[in-house]
Amino acid sequence: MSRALLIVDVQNDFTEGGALAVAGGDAVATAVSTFLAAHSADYQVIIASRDWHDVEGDNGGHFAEAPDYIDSWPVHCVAGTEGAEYDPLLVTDAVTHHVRKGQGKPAYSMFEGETEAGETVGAILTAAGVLSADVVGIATDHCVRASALDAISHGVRVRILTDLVVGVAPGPSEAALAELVHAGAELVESADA
Ligand code: VGL
Repeated sequence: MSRALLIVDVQNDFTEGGALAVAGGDAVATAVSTFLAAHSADYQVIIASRDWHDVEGDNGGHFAEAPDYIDSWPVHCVAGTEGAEYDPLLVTDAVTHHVRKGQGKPAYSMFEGETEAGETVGAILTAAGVLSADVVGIATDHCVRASALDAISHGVRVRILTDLVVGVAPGPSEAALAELVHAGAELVESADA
């Protein structure tokens, strides 16, 4: 059975010291690297996404000077900047596809992005015959949620590796995990994956 690992937005701006730092982001970056060192061979496809916003404009209202931290955010992950790079604690050697999303618009789901060659996540999963996907990364209540929901909509079995995700806010992150379970996802710890 072909299995994919989806690594959502483990980028400098979403980890400690970043423009939109999520507490625990560095720990997730390290834990994902440890997981990959042991398990990358279990996956036929490993897709990592990066939020990759335009420097000009507000990216469709995604950036705001007075952000509400729900639909608008401080400037983050501007294309080509250090903040948009993967956190160096994430070892990306095993990544088979790199996807960028959010050029000029909000794009919470990695399914809205594409590789440099123009492939979408959906097309990559279909081409590889992927039947199940494990989702890790940042942030549980935003981009992990949206990416996992789209993976379910694409028709693959989804597991969230709960110790390898971290959210912006505790309440909304709990709610996102519940929503994902209702949508058909399974919650498992990486040690049991
Ligand atoms: C994200 C807020 C704004 C995320 C991206 O990666 O979850 N959150 N943009």
